[in-house]
Amino acid sequence: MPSPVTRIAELIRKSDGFLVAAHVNPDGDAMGSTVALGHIFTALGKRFCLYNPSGMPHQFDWLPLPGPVHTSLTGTEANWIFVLDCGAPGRVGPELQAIMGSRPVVNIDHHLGNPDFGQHNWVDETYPAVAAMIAELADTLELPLTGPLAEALYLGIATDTGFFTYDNTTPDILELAARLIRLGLQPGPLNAKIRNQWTVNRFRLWGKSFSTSEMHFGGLVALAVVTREMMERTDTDASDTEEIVNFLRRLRGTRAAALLREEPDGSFKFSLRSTGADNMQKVATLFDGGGHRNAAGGTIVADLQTAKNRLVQALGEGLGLV
Ligand SMILES: [Mn+2]
Repeated sequence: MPSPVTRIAELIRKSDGFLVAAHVNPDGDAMGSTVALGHIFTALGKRFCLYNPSGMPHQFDWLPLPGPVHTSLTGTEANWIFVLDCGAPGRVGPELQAIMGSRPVVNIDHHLGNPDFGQHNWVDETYPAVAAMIAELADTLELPLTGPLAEALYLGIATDTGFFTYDNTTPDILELAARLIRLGLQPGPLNAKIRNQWTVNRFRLWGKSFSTSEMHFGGLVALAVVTREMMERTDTDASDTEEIVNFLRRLRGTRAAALLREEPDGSFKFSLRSTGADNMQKVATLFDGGGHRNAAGGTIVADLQTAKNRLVQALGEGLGLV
């Protein structure tokens, strides 16, 4: 039985007309993987469309693209839908999810609990980033990991490993990064492009959010909030809240960090972070969320105080503190 990557490479060689999608509010791995796969299709002379309903976030506008990133499916066509970095089919947004039953789906992902929703599923949570899986696909297709393809791959692997600082920083991912650098990628200027993209509005939002920090269970759990009002007053959006939770994790002695972000409908999105054995995915599942052991999230439909109480209680139970 051929491996999933071999089967997907074979499918790509034999087929044409691909739609490439990843989760809404794309992070570096979602966008890096989407763009990298587009570069692969370009190199192979295939027809393809890149799609993300959130569009290309401004902080990635330096990234060389193989084609436009469509925010609507109008005018796109596809015989195959590639879904990247999505732990559940709904993560692609309602427009694409609605037509996913009518086209074969290739599901390439590294989230725990991915229900294998595609016709082809390559789901392996041992990969730190989907971009590392796309690199393996490029290797299988005998394409060199150079130029814009390498930059897109690096964007995914660097951001999903926290620039090679998280627990998922494996020898394999470091060796992949080393290979990209040996093949000509310049990590200094590229890291600067990836990281130095903040607006002063974002700084101001972070200041407001940091000032809401609460410590629970004697400092073992840290929690902060972003409200709609904060985002309106600083002229920022949801993408500016990414990573706030990672900084809460820096508080000394904290085992779990949580951020609650108010959505336009008044519900709260939560993001959880931990290190080591403390399982955030299990806590997120209590609210129908998901993710990885050390990084997970979901939604709570409640007012702020209720959402806080429920999340803190669940974290306390998850960490064995209550
Ligand atoms: Mn990812």
